[in-house]
Amino acid sequence: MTTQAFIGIGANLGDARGSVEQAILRLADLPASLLIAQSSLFKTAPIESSGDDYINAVAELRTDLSATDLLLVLQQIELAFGRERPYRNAPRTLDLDLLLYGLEQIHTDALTVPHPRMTERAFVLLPLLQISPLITIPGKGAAQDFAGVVAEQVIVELTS
Ligand code: PH2
Ligand code: MG
Ligand code: MG
Repeated sequence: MTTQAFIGIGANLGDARGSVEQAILRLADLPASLLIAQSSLFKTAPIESSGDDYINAVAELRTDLSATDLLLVLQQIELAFGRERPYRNAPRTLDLDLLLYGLEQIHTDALTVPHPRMTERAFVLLPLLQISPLITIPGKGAAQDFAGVVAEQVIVELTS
C-alpha cells in the first residue's frame, strides 16, 4: 500500500447522506487499497452549484492503484450511484474527487491533482484538515494555511 491518497466525497441529490455513507463503504472495499481514515460528514451550502445543501466528507486511502486506475474505480462507483452529468456542477447523486495522490502533481486531460480548487473550498479543506491536520498540498503548501481563505463558507459538522 504505497501511496497516500485523499478522496473528496459529495452529494446533493436523492439520499445524499446515505450515498456518502455508502460511498465510504465502497472505498473501504477497493482493490489493492486500505481505508485509513474518514472525516465526519458535513452539511455545506452549494458553491458555484445549485440545488439542495451538499453532504461532504473526505477519506484517506493507502493504495497500490495508479492515479489513473484509482480515478477509473472512483468513476465506476459514481456511475453505480446513478451519477449523471447534464451540465457543469449540476446537482449530483455522488461525486468522488481525487484530491491528493501522494506528493504527485498530475496534469492530464483526464486528471488534475492536487484538485485545483481544493484550497478555496471549505467543504474539502475542513474535512481534510480534520483527518490530516499537517497535510501539505504539493505546489501550494500547508493545507492549514488556507483555512482563513474559506472561513466565510457555510459548513456544519453532522453528529451521530
Ligand atoms: N461540488 C462541486 C461544486 N460545488 N458545493 C458544495 N457545497 N459541495 C460540493 O461537493 C460541491 C459544491 C463540484 O464538484
Ligand atoms: Mg467535485
Ligand atoms: Mg468530480
